[in-house]
Amino acid sequence: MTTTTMPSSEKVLRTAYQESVAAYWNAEKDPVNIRLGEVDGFFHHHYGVGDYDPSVLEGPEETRDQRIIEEMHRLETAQANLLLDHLGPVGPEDRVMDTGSGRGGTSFMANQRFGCHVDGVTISEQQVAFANAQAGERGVSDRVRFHFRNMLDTGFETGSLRASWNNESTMYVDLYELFREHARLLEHGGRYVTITGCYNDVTGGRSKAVSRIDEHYTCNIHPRSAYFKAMAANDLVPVAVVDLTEQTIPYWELRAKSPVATGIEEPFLTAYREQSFHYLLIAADRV
Ligand code: GPP
Ligand code: MG
Repeated sequence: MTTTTMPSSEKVLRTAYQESVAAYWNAEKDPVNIRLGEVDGFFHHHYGVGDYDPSVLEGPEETRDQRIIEEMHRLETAQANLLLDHLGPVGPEDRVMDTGSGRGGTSFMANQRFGCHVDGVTISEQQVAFANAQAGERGVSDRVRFHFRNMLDTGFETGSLRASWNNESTMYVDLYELFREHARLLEHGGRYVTITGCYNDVTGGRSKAVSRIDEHYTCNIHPRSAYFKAMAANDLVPVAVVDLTEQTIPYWELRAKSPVATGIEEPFLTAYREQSFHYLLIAADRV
């Protein structure tokens, strides 16, 4: 089966905006991601869920920073496991895709859990190189591969995927274009999952706190409603919607007290507490 044909447009980065997003991620070496990844070799680019153990903030000072980092990493890994829990049955012969794959954390976890083939796509060549080197070190290069591709035009074969996901990467793209590509890639009955931050249509437009998050990451957070409209327009029928807002607040509280805080913690906490923003999981079937 051919799964590595070039995208229909040879140019991966099509706009000045996409070039600026790629430049951000090519340069990114933030301790909040590197030090957490070094805990066990799974490097995540997403946030965490679940309660933290408050004892990590106490006890011997010499080990406190590392204990906080390990606890944050545990919550981020729990987030990725929650996403994988919603992929439905995936077998070793199935193919799945991680669009916006970062340094590969969720992709390696999927391969470890299901034994399946995983293709990750990202517009950051640094992330592709990092994640492929990791695949080599793990001895899974024959099953887990990362590609310098645009998630809106991946070039992979139509109907070739059992499942696909975006783990906190939808806020960089137009949702109609994104879901059109996922719907093209998925087989009939295939499963799409996203975990995302979205703003609340009920409280109104983009709040100041949400705007600060957009500014920090050079992204464009969508309203909650946009997800369902764009899925409905692309044969993706939601089967589960989980509001994870309450479950992610402890992660941000711990992160605010951690040695690797980046300054974006208060806008997240404000946005979640004032309910102008939700942390949502959406799982949908391709029909
Ligand atoms: C975090 O990645 C995710 C994004 C940049 C997308 C924005 C997400 C929203 C829910 C709005 P990261 O792990 O690289 O971020 P950080 O460096 O802050 O930990
Ligand atoms: Mg991070």
